Formats: sequence, C-alpha cells, structure tokens
Amino acid sequence: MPRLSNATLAQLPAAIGRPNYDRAALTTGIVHLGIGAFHRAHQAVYTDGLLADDPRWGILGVSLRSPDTRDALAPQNGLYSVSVTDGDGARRQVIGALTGLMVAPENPADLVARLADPAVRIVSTTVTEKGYSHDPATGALREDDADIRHDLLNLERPHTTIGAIVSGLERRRAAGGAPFTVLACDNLPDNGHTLRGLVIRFAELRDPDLGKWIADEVRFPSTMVDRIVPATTDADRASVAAALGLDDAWPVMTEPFTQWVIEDDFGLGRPAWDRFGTQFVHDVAPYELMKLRLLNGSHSTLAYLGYLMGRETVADAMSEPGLCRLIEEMMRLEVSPTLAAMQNFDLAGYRASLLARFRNPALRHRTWQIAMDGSQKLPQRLLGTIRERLAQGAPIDRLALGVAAWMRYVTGRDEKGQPIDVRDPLAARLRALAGEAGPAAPRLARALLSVSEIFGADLPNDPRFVTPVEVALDRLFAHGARAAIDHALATAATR
Ligand code: CS2
Repeated sequence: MPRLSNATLAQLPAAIGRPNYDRAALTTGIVHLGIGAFHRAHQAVYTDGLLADDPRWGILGVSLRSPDTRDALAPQNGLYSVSVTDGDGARRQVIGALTGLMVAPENPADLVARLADPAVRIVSTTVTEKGYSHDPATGALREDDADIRHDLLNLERPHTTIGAIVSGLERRRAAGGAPFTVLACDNLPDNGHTLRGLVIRFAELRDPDLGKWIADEVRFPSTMVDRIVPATTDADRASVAAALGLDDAWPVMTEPFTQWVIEDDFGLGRPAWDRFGTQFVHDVAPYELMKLRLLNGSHSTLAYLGYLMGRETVADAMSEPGLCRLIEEMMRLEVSPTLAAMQNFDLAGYRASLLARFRNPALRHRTWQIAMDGSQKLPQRLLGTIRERLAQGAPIDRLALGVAAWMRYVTGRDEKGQPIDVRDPLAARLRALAGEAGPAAPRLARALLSVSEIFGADLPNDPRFVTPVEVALDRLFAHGARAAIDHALATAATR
C-alpha cells in the first residue's frame, strides 16, 4: 500500500479531512518539545485549523530522546492522521501542521539554532512530569541531576528541556532579540509558573543577569490540557490503513472530548486558538487542579487497582462494578470538596462526563501505560488532595486505597505472583526498598513513605494518612484488590 505523504494526499477518500491550506506556504512559528501522541492529537489539531488564515504558525516537532516519531513521520512529510472514536465508527483527519521533525540528541546545537530563530514566537512542551528535572514533592530544580549539571556547563548542546529553553533564550538575548513565550502543556499544577521557576533557577546558576532578564521579559502562561490519547497499537495502524487507503506509520487515536484552557499572556502574539474552542482565562490554576485531581487522580487509581485485578484497559477496569463505584465516590465525596474555586462550575456534570469518557470502549488505554511514572504523578494527582482533606479534618479512605494500590504495584509482582514491568524513574530504588521490607504491609508502607521526593516530610509523620494506607495495603496483600475495594465501599465514610 502507498504511504501517506504530500504526493499521495490527493488519493485520500473524500470523507477523510485534510489540510485546507498550502503546506508549502507554512513557516515555523512554534517549536514543540516532546512530539508525542498527545501533542499530535491536541495542540497540533487546534493549530491545523487556523493555518489557512495564518500560515506563520507551523510547528517544528522535537523529540528529546527517541528518533521513533521522526523516523515514522519524516518519510510522510510530517503528515499523520488523527482518528476520533467512541465506539460508533471513527472520524479521521490528516494533520499537516508539522513543518519539520527533529531529534534533539542527534544535533542539540541545531535545536538551539532553531530556538534562536526570531520567527519562532512560542516554544511549547509536552515532556511529561519527569521532563521538568524537578523534585515532584517540592517543585525544586534537581541541581545535582547529571543532565542538569551537564547543561549548566555545556549549554550550547543541551540534554534537558530546561537547558534547551534557557539556551534558546540566551541566544535570543545575545542577539538583542525578543524572547519567545514558553507554553507548558504538561499535567502539572500551575505548569507555566512551575516551569518559569525552574528555568529562572537554572539561568541564575548559569548567569544571574540572564536569570533576571528571563524573569523580567519572558512569559510563561499556564495551561490545562485534556484529551485522552492512548499509545497507538498495530491494530490501530491496520484499521487506519484500511480507512485511508494509505499506510500511516504513526497514526494517533483519541476520543471526541478535547479541552484547552490557557492564560492569555503571550509576548509575541499567539494563534487564534480560541476560534477552535480553546478557553482563554485569567487564572488557569483552578481548572488545572480540577483536572489533575478528578481526571488524573481517578486515572491513576483505576490504573493501579485495575492492573492488580487483571484488567488491561481503563474501559475494562470500569466494567468492575466495585471499582467504578469507588471512583465515583472518591471524586464526589473526597476530591470535589477540595476544589473550592470551582464550586460555581458544574462539577457533577464534569464528573459524569469523566465516567463516560473512562468507559469509552473504543479506546484501548492500557492501565499499565497510566501506571507508569507513578513517583512523578502521585504528588499532584492524589497527595495534594489528601493534604487538603487532612487539613480540613476530613476522611481519605478511598484516596488512601489508591496510594496503597500504587505501593502494591511497585513491588513488581502481581496478585498471581507474575512480574510487573514497573516503569518509573525511581523504579530501581522502589523495588529495592520493597525487596528489603518484604510483603508485611506496615514495613513496606513505611519503607516507601520514606521516599521524600514523593511524600515530602509531612505525610509520613501523619498517622491520619499512614494508618489508612497501611490498613488498605494489608488488605490488598491478604485478600486482593477486589476484596479491598469491597471493604472500602462498605466502610468508608460518606462525608
Ligand atoms: C493519563 C493522562 O497517562 C496518564 O497518566 O492519566 O495521560 C491522561 O490521559 C490525560 O491527562 C488526559 O488529558
């Protein structure tokens, strides 16, 4: 079968959407760091819609690690398809917004040169939580990280996201030009402000004047991004090829829902993303908190408990009546009361739409995929909510079961004794701690709670947190996830 590319675009069946603009006229106004499936189903789709009116916002997609995306898409002239599906067939569209693809480690100096180009007005990121080189519990830059140390000394060839951004800004400043706006699009609380703090800290370590210039001149709007985009499978590739009549080496599959909330604070202008449903607001923080705690907190809980129950996908996990009820109760009774700033928003409607999205049978979103990088995710998905509940003197039984399920999961053995492929930057340390502690719940809980990058200094010393986690973990070992859920449903407080 022929491959999707500029040359074959005209062969697409009429029902497949495609660029309504002249791709040859595009210029690069955005450099995106972290060109994974999420960006390609989210920001790139919003941007694609407006390129007919404003061709200056083409996107250079950068991978900070693997060449896979570039290798898949470069032979397709950067074209790829997005399939939107919720079970009743799929709506498909070919996106042409990528003006190029780059693999940073192959030529880091080239990346810096592209960032220095005055035509680039926005540098956006989806580099995942661990891409921020920070301590997830405190938000501080990990100054002893080997790659950060490398970048401080060799800024013209950066390894890290923070190093690349500062390197590009340093060059812009040296040339007397205006800085680009940095647009963080990762699932972190106050992502723009968090990234700003890390960039300024790094810049100060390198050159205090540069740090001051960045603090004064560079904008870092925060955003809330939302669209569920599971990893693409070979079965997806086959169904996409059948529908397109062309091979697409890396299509992306997603759901109908999409949301983007952004602070309108751009130094050199921005695309008219609002024409395509993006909300521009003064303060994103309450939206981001709502999304992280309700959606991502539920996702992680579903992932750990669902995986332990042998459920492969989120939709499979949602077909467990007990787990589904636990998630509904956790969101309504334990999480929603912490979202004080959103009390005028239709939180009940938002929760109902999340449950429906999690049930989408067409998305094969693996529990194992969401379970990845728990050490980086837990703080903002579950632990922040727990801290606030404790401060209010409120119970946390369901949230504690989610934390205990993570502990059970990172031991690396499932309920049948089979190995679990735990992917996490701290995986080796977590496994070693679990190995030393053994499966006795209180010892294991204590050992894992000592990882201060995750739990901070406060939670491990608060019996109102430690006790319910230990009890839930004990039940997970003794009776398994299904029984632990049933017990929580029967006994958890209903306030
Ligand atoms: C998921 C998110 O993989 C994960 O950890 O919770 O990627 C989730 O699908 C997105 O945040 C949805 O917007």
